Amino acid sequence: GGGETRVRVERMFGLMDRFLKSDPSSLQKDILDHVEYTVARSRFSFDDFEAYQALAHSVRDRLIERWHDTQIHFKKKDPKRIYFLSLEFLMGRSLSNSVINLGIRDQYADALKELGFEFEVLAEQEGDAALGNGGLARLSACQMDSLATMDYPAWGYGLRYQYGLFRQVILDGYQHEQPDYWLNFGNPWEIERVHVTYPVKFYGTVEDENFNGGKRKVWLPGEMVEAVAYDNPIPGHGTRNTITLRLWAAKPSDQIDMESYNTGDYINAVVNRQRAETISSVLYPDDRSYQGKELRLKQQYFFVSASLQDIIRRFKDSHSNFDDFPEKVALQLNDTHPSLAIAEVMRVLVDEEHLEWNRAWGIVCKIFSFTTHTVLPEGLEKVPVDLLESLLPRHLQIIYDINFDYIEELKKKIGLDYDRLSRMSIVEDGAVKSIRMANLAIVCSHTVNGVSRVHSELLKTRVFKDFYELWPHKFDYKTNGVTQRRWIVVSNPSLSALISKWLGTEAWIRDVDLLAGLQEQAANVDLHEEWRMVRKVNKMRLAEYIEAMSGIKVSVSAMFDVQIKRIHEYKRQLLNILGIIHRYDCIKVAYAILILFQNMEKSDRTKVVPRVCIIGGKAAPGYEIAKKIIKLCNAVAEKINNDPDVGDLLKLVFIPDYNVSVAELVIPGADLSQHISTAGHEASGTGNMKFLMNGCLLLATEDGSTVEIIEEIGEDNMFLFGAKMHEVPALRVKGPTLKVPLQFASVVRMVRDGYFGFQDYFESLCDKVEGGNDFYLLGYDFQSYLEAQAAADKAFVDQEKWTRMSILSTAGSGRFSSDRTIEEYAEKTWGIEPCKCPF
Ligand code: GFP
Ligand code: GFP
Repeated sequence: GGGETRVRVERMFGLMDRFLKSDPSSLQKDILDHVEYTVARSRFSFDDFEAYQALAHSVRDRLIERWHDTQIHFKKKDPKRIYFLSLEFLMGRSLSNSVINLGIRDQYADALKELGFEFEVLAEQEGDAALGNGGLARLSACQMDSLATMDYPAWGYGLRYQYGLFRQVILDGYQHEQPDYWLNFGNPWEIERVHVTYPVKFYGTVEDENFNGGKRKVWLPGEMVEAVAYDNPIPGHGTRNTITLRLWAAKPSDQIDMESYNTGDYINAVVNRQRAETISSVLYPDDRSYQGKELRLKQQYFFVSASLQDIIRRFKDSHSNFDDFPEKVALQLNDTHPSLAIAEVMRVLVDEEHLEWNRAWGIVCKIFSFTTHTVLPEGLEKVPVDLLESLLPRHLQIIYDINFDYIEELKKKIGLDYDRLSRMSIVEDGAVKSIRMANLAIVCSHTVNGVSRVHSELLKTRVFKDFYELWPHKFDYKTNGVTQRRWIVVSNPSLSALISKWLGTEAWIRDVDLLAGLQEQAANVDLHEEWRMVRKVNKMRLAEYIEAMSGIKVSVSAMFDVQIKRIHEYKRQLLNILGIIHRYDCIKVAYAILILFQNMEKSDRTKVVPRVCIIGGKAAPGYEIAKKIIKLCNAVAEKINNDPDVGDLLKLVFIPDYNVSVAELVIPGADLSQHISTAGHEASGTGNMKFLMNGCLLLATEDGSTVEIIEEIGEDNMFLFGAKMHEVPALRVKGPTLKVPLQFASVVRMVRDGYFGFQDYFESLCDKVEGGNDFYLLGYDFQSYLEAQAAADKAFVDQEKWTRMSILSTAGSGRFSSDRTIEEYAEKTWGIEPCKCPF
């Protein structure tokens, strides 16, 4: 038995002795063993990729030890656990992050050097795990890192998509999407748990059954698939704690439907079973609207059902009374995507555990918390009732029952205000009768969090106003944060070393508020020199990448001006491109004057601050306008980069296939970064925080979390512009009567007139920002945008000043660590405490 084995193993090896050693020669032996036995190549001959695989497996071994100890410790202590449910996790690469969190990066680098390999080169062999779209998904990944580092008893649950977010390929300037079959070369960072499987059911009917003298509902499902667990250990930094990200894959069910096998149609029976796997096959691109897609709903339920079976199984391992459930379990809904979990918990408690409805409801109300990541109405999911009825008939009944009770209660509180009742109902009685997933999540959660302070204000005053008036206590916010482990230590090792040197400690890696200590040194000339050197080396690395990828040579003395994020109208990459066209035009005019007068003095050309403008991001495959923005960027780049009048004064580069590892390379090399959404549209933004940590200055609107960044570093330390959030609605009403600056009309005209080619193709794009259609206020904001850009140019010329601003940016970034966000969630929303593994 288990206990006996433990005694034997302890007697034979001692408690700690069995652990793998991490001195260089032990590491070398382990790597070679993995080359020989895991990768099955000769230890005398293997290439970089095989070396990476062996290296990854040796790191994985070390992760597994810690992970086991952590899980055993959690089991023993039985603390309240947080279960983070998210349909998306954008983990990126694991190798560097793992060895840094384990504190054995240098040992590995030394060990490899003697074997003739470079750690950095092998790290480049790893592909990204791109199981998510954008900010929401990367936030989940940052939060997992913080949960592990801060010793919280946490589990992440998600889906193991076989195809991650599409690869973006640019051909003739247009975006093409290619499938990302990321598991092609194996994935050493996951552990397949063939025995951790659960059946997940769909379709069928609901029948009444006699029970204890009364009736009860029984769901007779029509289809069943198997969910198999894949565990991804997530190591904390500076702690032994290593937590689990458990991702589910769909497999055909073990239970054979004998009928179809006996009809003789064996081949079709197998093919039909195979269809089960499509459930976890592909991540939906774009996270805004997938209304009415059956596969999407199937994915959501599949993931919710498997996760809850696992969570309830774990609870029942050591508890018998469900009234204790809220003492032991907190369920976090990352956006509305997992909100079917609410109906599923009700179903399990009532139908399977036979709790009385009200008792089950009492439990449900204590366990869920919901975080929303959007302000856009199209981001609020709706599920057509017809679809739900066919796929999950019992869940639909449960949602109706919840809604009935809730509306009755509501009538008592607000009276028969039918408009308001219908707005607040979980069920929408429109042309297509639907379930409003956000309303379901709000009604059933004890806390509704926004992702920044202003986002929360918008939720309270606009998006969820009715609910806020009813339940003000439910509404709160936890401003997003990012992990400084990945976004400084992993991606910018030289800045990391510099910070540690000047602070005299590495403690900031776990206690990021210590970065504030840099403020005192912000004027120190020695620090300035070292700071600039680090930044220059990072720019050189980025310049090399740009040249390798696009053939464009850029000068590192130019200002590197970056905008990287998903392409969306509200994020306003188009404003950036139109600004670049304006800059180009000014350079051309200056050149014409130079030629005319043959006199450098008279020309403004000498005053132009050279820039390299870098844009990157994916457009959702069905989002036509976003795709046109990409094409425009490339068409403008083509023109500018090949114009001999411009030379080094201006370059425009579109970086294809933007992802986490591209961000890790680009962010440390950026001087200026743009966060220019129309005020009131970016719920938070997290890119701004990553740039800030790396000492990049921000050019931004007062939107989302930028408002809080201003409070930390001061508006003098960045370049702000644009309409304010409270002004935007009135400006929209004014629409066509708004005065638009001449420069704006003239750059749009250049595009319209085919100056960059593709005249017809760009027409609809131009229409979007002119003639009263300018919903995102590009025209209105253009003037102040150009002024902010001019201010950035001016500051850049004064390198002393710029460097001080850069240092102050890093120094002021402490508040934007996901460690702070997670601590707030733990204390205020989840009610959980650290549970530190003792070794
Ligand atoms: C248990 C044990 C772990 C073991 C897992 C997976 O954890 O040591 O690795 O099961 O089989 F504690 P729970 O899933 O019950 O938390
Ligand atoms: C979404 C929101 C962002 C927010 C993130 C994380 O991200 O404002 O910072 O979620 O909360 F839009 P994107 O997927 O749009 O980047």
